[in-house]
Amino acid sequence: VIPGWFSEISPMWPGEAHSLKVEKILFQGKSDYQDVIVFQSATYGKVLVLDGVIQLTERDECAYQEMITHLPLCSISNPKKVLVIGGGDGGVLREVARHSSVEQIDICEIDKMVVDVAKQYFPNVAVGYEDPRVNLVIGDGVAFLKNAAEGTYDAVIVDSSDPIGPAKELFEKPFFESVNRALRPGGVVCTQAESLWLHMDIIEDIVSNCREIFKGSVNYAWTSVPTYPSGVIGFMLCSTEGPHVDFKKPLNPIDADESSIKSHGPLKFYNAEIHSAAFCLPSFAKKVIDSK
Ligand code: AAT
Repeated sequence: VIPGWFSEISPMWPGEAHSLKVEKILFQGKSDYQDVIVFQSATYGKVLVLDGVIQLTERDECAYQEMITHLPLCSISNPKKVLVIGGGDGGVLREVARHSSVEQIDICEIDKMVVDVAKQYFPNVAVGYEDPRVNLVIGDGVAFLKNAAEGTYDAVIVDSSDPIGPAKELFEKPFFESVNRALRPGGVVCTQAESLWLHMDIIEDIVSNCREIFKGSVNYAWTSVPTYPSGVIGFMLCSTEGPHVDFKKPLNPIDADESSIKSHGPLKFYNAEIHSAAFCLPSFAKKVIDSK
């Protein structure tokens, strides 16, 4: 450990640790679920850390929040009801709110401290809460989905932390079964699905569970986020039985929507080309994912 630097050490990426130079620690707390830290970094703006793992930095959060949101929402026309699991910082809400067709945005985040800290230290992320379509529930996403009415949502976005800690069950089969149940026919889900470089074993399990459960399309996409372990992160995109969804060909182009740009500002990362490109996989991963 280098004095004055934060190093992201975890058994989920043994033998490596990305480090950021710390200018100042702004917040340190312990919630019922996890340790919460906010610090000012030298070159990535403010950083939110949960249980020693970076959740977002001001500099590169756009890549993750825009991709996890617009990959699913731009793959269907006129999404109306959207559910976000996790994502307590509000960044995904900010991106969902760009879609003028959306009428209802439910969010279930387990940890109120994440919401409060985001509102205090990350106003450009927590701005997502200002949208009147947002309904916040503080609770476990697993329980929330178990109780959700059948066939309710057009899209579910699972902005979850890693499977060590409170998000463990969000990577397991029963959870995907309740997501499938809560979606309308031809509805879509996008879940945080870890790194191709570090977690092929986790990805293999997610893919084979999803192929069993979701009777529409099942695809893995990925993007570059410099402050996430190995610098990349992936998403599992699935659709339920019903109208066909071709995730690789976006049909709801938010990046070209003038009224959304006017009200919410331009997108920093997502565009239609990067949407399609996100599904191109390196050969080693393609082999494993296609064989599941
Ligand atoms: N948008 C920032 C990126 C995240 S945040 C993940 C959120 O999921 C956290 O706020 C955490 O409190 C919440 N969470 C964890 N478990 C649950 C649960 N069971 N129900 C509801 N919310 C939950 C993800 C960063 C990925 C990091 C990659 N290394």
